[in-house]
Amino acid sequence: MLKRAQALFSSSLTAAMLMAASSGAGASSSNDGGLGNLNMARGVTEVSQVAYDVHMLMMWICTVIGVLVFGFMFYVMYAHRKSKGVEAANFHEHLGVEIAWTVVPALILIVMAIPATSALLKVYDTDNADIDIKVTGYQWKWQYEYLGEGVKYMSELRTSLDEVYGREPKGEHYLREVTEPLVIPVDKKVRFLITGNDVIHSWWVPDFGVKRDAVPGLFTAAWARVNTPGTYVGECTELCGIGHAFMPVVVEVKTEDDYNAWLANKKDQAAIYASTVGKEWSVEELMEKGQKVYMRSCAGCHQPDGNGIAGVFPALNGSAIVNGPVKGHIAILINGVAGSAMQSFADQLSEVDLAAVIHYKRNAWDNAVGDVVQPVDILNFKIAQ
Ligand code: HEC
Ligand SMILES: [Cu+2]
Repeated sequence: MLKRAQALFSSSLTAAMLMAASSGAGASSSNDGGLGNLNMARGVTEVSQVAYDVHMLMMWICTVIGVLVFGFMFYVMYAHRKSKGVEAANFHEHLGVEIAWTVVPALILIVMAIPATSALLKVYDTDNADIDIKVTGYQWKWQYEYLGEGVKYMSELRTSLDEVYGREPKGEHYLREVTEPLVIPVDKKVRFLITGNDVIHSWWVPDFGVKRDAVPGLFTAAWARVNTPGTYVGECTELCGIGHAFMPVVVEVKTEDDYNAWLANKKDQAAIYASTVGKEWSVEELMEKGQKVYMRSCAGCHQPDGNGIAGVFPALNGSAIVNGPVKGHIAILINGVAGSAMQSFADQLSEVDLAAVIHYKRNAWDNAVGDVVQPVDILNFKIAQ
C-alpha cells in the first residue's frame, strides 16, 4: 500500500515537472491563447524576456525547495513511523537549527532579490524614447495619439454583433480584431503614456511585457522596443463594465520604412479630413456615412435597429431627444450624460462623423425629422460652448 502511494506520489511529481519543463520550452512569442500554452509568453521585448527569465528562475528555485522540503518530510514520516516503534524526540530551543532556518531562507531571498530588482529597473526605464504614444482607455475602445505628429484615432472592436450573439459563426480572429491597430516601428524605443477617460481600464500586450492600469486623471508610462515585425494582440485587463471583453489591443509592428509610409499616409488623411469639415454634405452622403458611424460606435449599446435594450440603453427610434431640437441632440453627443454609459463623443468622433450620425438618427428607422445637420453645425456648437 505504502509502496503504491510512494510510486503514485513520485509519478505525479514527475508529471508535474515534465509539464513545467515542456510548457517552458513550448512558450512561443506568439500568444495563441490556446490551452497548450500554459506558461506566460517569452515575448518579443527586453522587458517581457527579462520578466519571463525571472519568472522561470523563481519557479525552479521554488520547485527545488518544494521537492527538498516535502521529500525530506515524507521520508522522515515514513522511515520513523510509530508502527516501527520509533519514539519521538523531545527537545526545545536548538540554537543551531534556529539560526539555520533563519539564515538559509534569508540568503535565498537575497539571491532572488538581485535578478528581480534588475528586472524592475528595466521595466521602469522609460527615459530617452524615440516615439511617444498616448493610450487612452474608453468604454469600450482604445484611443491612440502620436504625440507631436497630429495623428489620433480610435481603435474599436471589428467583430460583428452577429458573431457575438451567435447569429453567425465566429470568425478566426473573434474578439481579437480591431478597426485600426496601433502601429509602431521595429527597433525603436516607443513610450506609451497610458490613461483612462471614464473608468479604470488596463492596457495589456503580453508579448511586450506591458500591462498598465489606465486610470482617469493619471498618466503611467511603459515602453517597448520590438525587434520582430508582426501583429501582437492583447486586451483590457481591468473589469471596466459590460463591454470589457470587447476592447482588444492589436499592435502592428512594421519595418521603419513601412511605418514612415503609414504615418505619412495617416497625416495626409488627417489633412484631407480637416478640409471636409467646411464642405456642404449632401443628404445621401450624410446618411451613408452616418449609418457607418452608427454601426461602429453606437449600435453596440443602442442596437442596430435603434430600439435599444429596455432598462439599459434607451431607444433612439422615437426618442424625444433624437426627434427634438437639434441643439439638444448635438449637446448629448458632445457632453455625454454624466454618470451613465453615454459618454462624450466630442473627442472620439470627428465633426464630420458627429454630424453624419446625428443626421442619420434623425432620419432613420421611424424617425423623420427631415432637417439636415452639417459638420459646421457641430463645429459652431463646440466653439459656442
Ligand atoms: C456604452 C453604451 C453607449 C454607447 C456606445 C452609446 N450610447 Fe447613447 N446612451 C447610452 C445610455 C446608457 C444612455 C442613457 C443616458 C441617460 O440618460 O442616463 C444613452 C443616451 C443616448 C441618447 C439620448 C436618448 C434619450 O432619448 O434619452 C442619445 C441621443 C444617444 N445616446 C446617442 C448615441 C449615439 C449617437 C451614439 C454613438 C455615437 C451613442 N449614443 C453611443 C449608452 C450608449
Ligand atoms: Cu476596459
